[in-house]
Amino acid sequence: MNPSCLQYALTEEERRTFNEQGYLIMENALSPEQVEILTAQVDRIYESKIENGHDSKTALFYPNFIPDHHSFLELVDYEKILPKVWGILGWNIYLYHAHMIATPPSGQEKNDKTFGFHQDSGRVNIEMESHPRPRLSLKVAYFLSDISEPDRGNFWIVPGSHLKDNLEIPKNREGQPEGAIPVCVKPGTAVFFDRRLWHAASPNWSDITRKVLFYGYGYRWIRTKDDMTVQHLWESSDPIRRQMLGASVNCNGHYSPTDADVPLRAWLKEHQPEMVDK
Ligand SMILES: O=C(O)CCC(=O)C(=O)O
Repeated sequence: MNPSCLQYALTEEERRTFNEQGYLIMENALSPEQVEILTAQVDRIYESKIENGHDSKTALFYPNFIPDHHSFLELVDYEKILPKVWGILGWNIYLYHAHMIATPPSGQEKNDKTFGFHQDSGRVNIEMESHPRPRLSLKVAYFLSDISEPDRGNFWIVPGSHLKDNLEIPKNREGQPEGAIPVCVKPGTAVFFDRRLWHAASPNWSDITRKVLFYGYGYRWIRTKDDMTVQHLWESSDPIRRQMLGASVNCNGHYSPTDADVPLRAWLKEHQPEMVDK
């Protein structure tokens, strides 16, 4: 990791926004060239899924895409993004989950049904006894297509809802919860969101296929949420990327890490010592 990445370190204002609102928007996180390269790969995968029987009118949810192309791998420790992720979660982190979503035009009439609002992490929200629920992880969503207008299969969120354990759903499931908004952003924008932020996918009523890459970072003692078959990439990766890809000396190292388990900690001791607690 080049120390020049610290120009993208989380600012106090960004921390406040994330803590209070549960999300953070970074425009131009990806250059137009990066968007083009990543989009070409998403298109290639999407087309191959359709050739293999995926219904071209429904959204494609495709996890474990990191091994599919080096441009996906390079975002795992992307210099503009990772410093903000560790600024929020600290150094004992890795990429526990990644998925791409392509949402084609639905071809359906617009309706007012409530979208599928949820917090991430499934049973964690039921089995973990605390209020508010613990943060544990966040996702970074890289938007590749233009969703600067609503009705384009936008990602919907309820700002500031991350400390609520329940979300009031409108009667008869008509309309969206109070305070819910579509995230309207240009290609190349990254949106960081707390796993507890109530959020939803929405139907695409436009004629533009929506394309997004989601990178989920969490503590190293959390299990992967998809197959994450990235172990073959460890050897050719630098130490911090290897940590992000889940490498560890042994299982105990997920709980009580040594320096060999968490190269990011040693790096921070040298370059951003205020990020290292004990
Ligand atoms: O596709 C979307 O906009 C929502 C994705 C989502 O719900 C998730 O990543 O948990």
